[in-house]
Amino acid sequence: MKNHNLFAALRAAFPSSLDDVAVETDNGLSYSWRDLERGTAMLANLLASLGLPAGARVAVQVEKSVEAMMLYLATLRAGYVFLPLNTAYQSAEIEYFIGNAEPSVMVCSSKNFGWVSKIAFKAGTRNVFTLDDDRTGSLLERAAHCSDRHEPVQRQADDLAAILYTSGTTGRSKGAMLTHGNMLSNALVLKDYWGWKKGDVLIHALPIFHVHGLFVAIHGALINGSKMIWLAKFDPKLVVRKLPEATVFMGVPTLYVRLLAEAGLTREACRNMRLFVAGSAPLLIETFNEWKERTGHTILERYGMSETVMLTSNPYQGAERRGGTVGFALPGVSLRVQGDDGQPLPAGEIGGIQVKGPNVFKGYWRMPEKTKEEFTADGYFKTGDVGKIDERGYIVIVGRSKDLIISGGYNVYPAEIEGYINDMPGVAESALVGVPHPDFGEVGVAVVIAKPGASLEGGRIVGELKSRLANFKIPKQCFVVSELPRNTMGKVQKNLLREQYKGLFA
Ligand code: MLC
Ligand code: AMP
Repeated sequence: MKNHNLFAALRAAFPSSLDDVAVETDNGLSYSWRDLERGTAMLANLLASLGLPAGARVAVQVEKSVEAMMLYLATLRAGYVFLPLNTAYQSAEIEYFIGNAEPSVMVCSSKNFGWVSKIAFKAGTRNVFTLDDDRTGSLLERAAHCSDRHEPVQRQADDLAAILYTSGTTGRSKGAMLTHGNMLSNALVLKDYWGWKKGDVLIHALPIFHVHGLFVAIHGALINGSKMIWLAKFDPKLVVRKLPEATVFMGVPTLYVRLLAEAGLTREACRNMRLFVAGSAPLLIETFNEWKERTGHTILERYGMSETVMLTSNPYQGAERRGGTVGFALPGVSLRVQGDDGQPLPAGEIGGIQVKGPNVFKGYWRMPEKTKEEFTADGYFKTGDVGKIDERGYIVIVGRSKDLIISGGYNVYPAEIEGYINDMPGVAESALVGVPHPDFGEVGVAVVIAKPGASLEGGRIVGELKSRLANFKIPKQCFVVSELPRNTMGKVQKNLLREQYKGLFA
C-alpha cells in the first residue's frame, strides 16, 4: 500500500549524497541530510515511545531552530498532528489553544516551562518537554536515547498532518485541519510551477509557525532536495549578505520593504538569485516597482491561506508577473468570484473569492457547524477575500469581507482585541480598524468610548493589552472619543474610522 505520509515524500527527495549540507545556520552550524534523517528518526521514536493515542496533537511554542523544524518533520514521520504556536502568544492565548486542541504533547521554551506546563497539565496534557534555540532542552535529552532508525508511519492522504489556528471574526480561534494530501499536493504543484531546480538554495528568514515559513518555504526546499540558509530571525543586513549564496527568497511584504532600505541591496548582490516570492499580505505596487528597479528581479506574488496553503501564483515563466495581482489559480485549484446572490461573476466584477482543490483543508477542528458555513453547497471554500479576475485572467484581491487586519504578515482579528478592551473597567465600547503603515503595511488603531463618568486614557488601555496579548496584536495607537460613527441600523461604520485615521502613519 502506498504511504501518503508527507514526510515519506520529503525524505524521498533528499539527495543521494546524504553528507551534503542541507541546512546552514546564521550561527555557523551546518546540518547534513543525514543529520535531518537521523534527528527526525530519533524524535519520531521518542514520540512513538510515549504511547500516544492515534491522531494525537503535538503542540509547539518554541523559538526558531533547525531542531524545531526537525520536530515538525518528526511529528509527520511518527503519524501525529503538528500544532505550531506563535512565540508571541501569552498565557490566555496559549490556554485557549491547549484547551481547544487537547494536545498529548506540549513542547515549549525552557523560559516558559513554568506557566506553560501548568496550563498544559491542567488541560490533561501528560507530556511537556522543553526545546531551546541552542540545541538544549528535555526534548533533545530524551531523544538522544532513541534509535536513529525509523520507518515513516503509514498515512492516508486524508489523514491529519497539522492544525493551524486562525482567529475567528467572531469568537475564538478556529483550528484549520490540514491533511498530508493537502500539503503534499501543494508542495508538488509549487515545485513545478516555480521551477525549482538542482542547485537551488533558499534563504529561510520567516517564522516557522505559519503556512509561509513552515510549509511553503520548508516543503519547497526539502521536496527539491535544496539547501536552506537558515536565519533565526529576519535581519535585512544578513539577508543582503547571504543573497550571493542563494537562488530563492520568500517573504511577506514587510521583509521586502525593509530590504529596500538597505544600501547593499543591488543587482550585484542578487546576481545568483532566481526567484523572489512575496505573499501573506498585499504587496504594494511601489514596492514591486522599486524592487525591479533596484535588483533587476520581478517579485513573484502569490496568494494563500492557512486553510488552503497556496491558491494562486503569478507565473514563473511564459507570461508576465503583474504587480498588484496574485496571478492565476494554481494547477488543480478551481477559483471563482461570486456575487452576493451566490452567482458566479464575469471577469472584471468584484465579489467573494471561492476555491476548491486538493489543497483545501478538511474543516475546522471540532467545529462542524462553522465548517459547514464556510463551504458552499457545491463544495467551494469561501475565503473571505474579495477580488476580481482582470481582463487578462489575473486575479486581483481588492479587500476582505472578513473583519481582519494583516499587519506585517500576521493576522489580527478586531473582534478579539475589541473584546479585551470592552472588558476593561470604564469602557462602554470600542472599535479596532486597520490603517496604512509604511513598514507593516497595515496596523491596528483602537477607538474607544468611555462609560458615563469614567475617565480613560489611550496609553493605559494599550499598556493593559500588552500585558495580555501577543505583541503584534497591540494597537499602535488608541484614541478615546465621545462617539463612534454609525449607520442607520446603529452599526459602527469602520470604513469612516479607517478614512479618518488613514494618514496617522503616512
Ligand atoms: C513585530 N511587531 C509588529 C509585528 N511584528 N507589529 C505589528 N505587526 C507585526 N507583524 C512589533 C512588536 O510588537 C514590537 O513592538 C516591535 O514590532 C518589534 O518587535 P520584533 O519582534 O523585534 O519585530 P521584528 O522582528 O522586526 O518583526 C517584524 C517581522 C515579523 C516583519 C519580521 O512580524 C514577521 O516575521 N512577520 C512575518 C509573519 C509571517 O510569517 N506571516 C506568514 C503568515 S502565513 P513593541 O511596541 O513591543 O516594540 C499566511 C498565508 C500565506 O498568511 O499566504 O502565506
Ligand atoms: P492566514 O489566515 O494567516 O493564513 O492569512 C490568509 C489571508 O492572508 C488571506 O485570506 C488573504 O486575506 C491574505 N493574503 C495572503 N496572501 C495575500 C496576497 N498575496 N495579497 C493579499 N492578501 C493576501
